[in-house]
Amino acid sequence: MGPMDLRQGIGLRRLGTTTDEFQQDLLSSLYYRRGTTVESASAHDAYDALALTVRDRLADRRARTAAAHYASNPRWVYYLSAEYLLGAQLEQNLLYSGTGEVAAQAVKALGRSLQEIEDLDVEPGLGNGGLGRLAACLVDSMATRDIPAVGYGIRYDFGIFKQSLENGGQAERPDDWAFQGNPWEFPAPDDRQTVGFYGHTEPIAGSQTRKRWVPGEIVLGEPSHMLVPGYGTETVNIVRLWRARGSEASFDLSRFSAGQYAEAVQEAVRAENISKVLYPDDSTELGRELRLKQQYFLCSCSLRDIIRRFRLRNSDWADFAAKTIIQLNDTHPTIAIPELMRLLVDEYELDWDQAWSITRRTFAYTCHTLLPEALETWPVHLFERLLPRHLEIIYLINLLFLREVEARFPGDNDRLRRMSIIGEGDERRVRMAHLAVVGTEAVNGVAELHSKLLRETVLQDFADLWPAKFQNVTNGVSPRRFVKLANPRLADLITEGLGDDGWLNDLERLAELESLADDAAFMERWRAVKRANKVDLAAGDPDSLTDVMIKRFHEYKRQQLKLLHVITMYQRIRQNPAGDWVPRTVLFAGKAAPAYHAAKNIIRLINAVGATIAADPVVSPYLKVVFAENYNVTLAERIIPAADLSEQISLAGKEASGTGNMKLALNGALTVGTLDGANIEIRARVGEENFFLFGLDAYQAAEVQIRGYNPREHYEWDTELKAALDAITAGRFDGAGRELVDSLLGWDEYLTLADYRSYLDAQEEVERAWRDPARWTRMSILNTAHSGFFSSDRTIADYAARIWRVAPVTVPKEDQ
Ligand code: 9GP
Repeated sequence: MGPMDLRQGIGLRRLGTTTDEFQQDLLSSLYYRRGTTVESASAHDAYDALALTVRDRLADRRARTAAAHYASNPRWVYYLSAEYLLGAQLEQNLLYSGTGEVAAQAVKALGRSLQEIEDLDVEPGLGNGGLGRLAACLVDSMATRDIPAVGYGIRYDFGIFKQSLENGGQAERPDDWAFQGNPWEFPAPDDRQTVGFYGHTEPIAGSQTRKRWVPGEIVLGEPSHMLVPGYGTETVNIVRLWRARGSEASFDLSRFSAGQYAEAVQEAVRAENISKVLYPDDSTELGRELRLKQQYFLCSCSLRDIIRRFRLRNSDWADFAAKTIIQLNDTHPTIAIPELMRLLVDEYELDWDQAWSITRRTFAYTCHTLLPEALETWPVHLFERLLPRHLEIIYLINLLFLREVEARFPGDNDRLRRMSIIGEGDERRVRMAHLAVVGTEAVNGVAELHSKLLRETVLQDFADLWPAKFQNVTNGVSPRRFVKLANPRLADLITEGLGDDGWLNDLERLAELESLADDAAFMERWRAVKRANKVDLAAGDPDSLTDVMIKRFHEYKRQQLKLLHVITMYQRIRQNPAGDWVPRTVLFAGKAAPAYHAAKNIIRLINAVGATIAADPVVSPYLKVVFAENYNVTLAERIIPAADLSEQISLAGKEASGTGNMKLALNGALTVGTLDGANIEIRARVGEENFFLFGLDAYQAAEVQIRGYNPREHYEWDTELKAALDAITAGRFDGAGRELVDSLLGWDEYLTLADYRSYLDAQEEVERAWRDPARWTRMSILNTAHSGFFSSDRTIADYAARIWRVAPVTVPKEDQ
């Protein structure tokens, strides 16, 4: 039976495309699947009924996709990621299923507007920041590019915490995102997996390399999946998420009967804790163990599922790597490498060399950081206890690897020590990034500078050994979510300007806007779009310069530098109230890791400065500071279209890429930024004259630090900087920020003070440009016009061609 016959083959009717047909299905979803009537349906019933009706349209495409993929038995891409920030699902799926308009009409039968229903959509916050959102953009683009792919992750019960402000500081609450259920999800209990932990290993008679692992704890992994439709194509891929469950034996009925209720369920609770929260606090031994457990749980379940899928169509292990490429999204899933070795050697009885050859050709690794703390290492003793067999395998991988290094660089013991997968410090630790490089076919950074710095610094020895292994794939973002859905006004204007909406999956076509950058009528409309978006956001005066810094809070990203600029502006305006000031609304949004006190102090200071300014009648007409709570994908989609100025001011050499910078430039915000991460590539494309550059570059920054940096020198000579810091110390902002000043004057790890003056100069250039609306608008149009490269569709095309070597599989339309 061909894929197009799937539904007809079992006598199912075709789902209709008219409003009437859609409405019939909607009412039927409400009645039969929600078990309620129009009269008694709650708003949430309406949401669920609509979601199910839309999902049905995608399920149809999904069935054809699965059949087409099965028939062509391609090389499959498996994306392993601890994080996915998928964003709200309803609006996206309406767009990708082409049902937005009929749905808007059909929901009237429920007595509600589409907007009202969309407002109930809760995004699954299964990620932390850029890394998780990147994963979501990449799975979108894999489907859009017809790449057969599955994204694997964890279905955390609680996503990234909900942030609110309490007394000006960050407060955290749990995010029970699926509290009211998740209609987008398909449970797949038949594909459940069994995962072991702890225990011991036993030799197997007659084998040198095989071992029997007898785990001390068994946990079940229950999968469910969400549909990932491509845009403008038939493909619908999936993201499969694992949830941990205790086995039947984990519930102790006899203890329960004896009234020992807590003891009776303790084993099940321990199992379920594995998928309870995203990134459990790892400041305790137990927290660290739980994180490693999560990582192994994700990898073990996913690999068994991958093998199951492979064996549906193939029987020869020699074909495994040709049919499978597993992309490791950062170091979190690196434990998949020894796990695949264990499965192949211990369970499927392949010999070590064949298993290693398969493993190395199956994996590729993306590194997303240069910060040492994000390159994970785990204490050997933790591995020994939790994953004893894996440690043995890692030791053997390391032994054979170090032999290879020794053969290439005889007698270079220092190199062996540096490159070893086991770090020999006070505490012996497993270096996951080293394991990830050794066990994969390709390693890539996420922007040109980042990939270069990886080769020159953190992974230099590995790049010496295997230069061809190291590549760059610059990140990208989905233009569907971040222009079409987030900024419909701009999307409509672009479509009008270009004559059609083909740019939505061919983003380089935005370059055609260049010819409109001096067209007075078009410029006027461009400005009107931005203004209307600012009115919607309602963060401040829509005619003020909307200056946004939206990203996780981290000292390397330097929110504190932006804040010093704000304080200086405040002081300047106070000193000269009659000056010709450019009104600004400075908007911050982002979360700080709950245990990261320095970052939380910066949030507190931002709010204290904001309150001081708001209470000052002299300054407040010109300057407003807004802190938007609970930054997530949904909020980003509201802020980005309204931004005039994008703050990308990390210390050069610290931000691997950034993707917020791309989203903002794509939406016509101008960037003030350092030569860091993808800023460099944005500037090269949009043009130096359309980008506000400042600060040290990565090499200068490294040199300053090597020479011995003294932040106090800047404080002493720069009177405005001194005044800003002194105001904080003097308690001008409700006493907040003194610890920040101590750290800035004491060591200033991220060279904030060194870049302060250059940053202020760049901000003056920003204001000069802003005072000339025609100049600003032209720059804004050119930013959008030359951001086409930053589509995640291009990123996926790069991965597919250079790293995965996979070809698209076309899913036939139903009536072909
Ligand atoms: O910090 C990087 C960010 O620069 C990058 O854009 C993103 C996606 O590649 O990954 C972030 N890295 C992490 O969150 C942890 O390595």
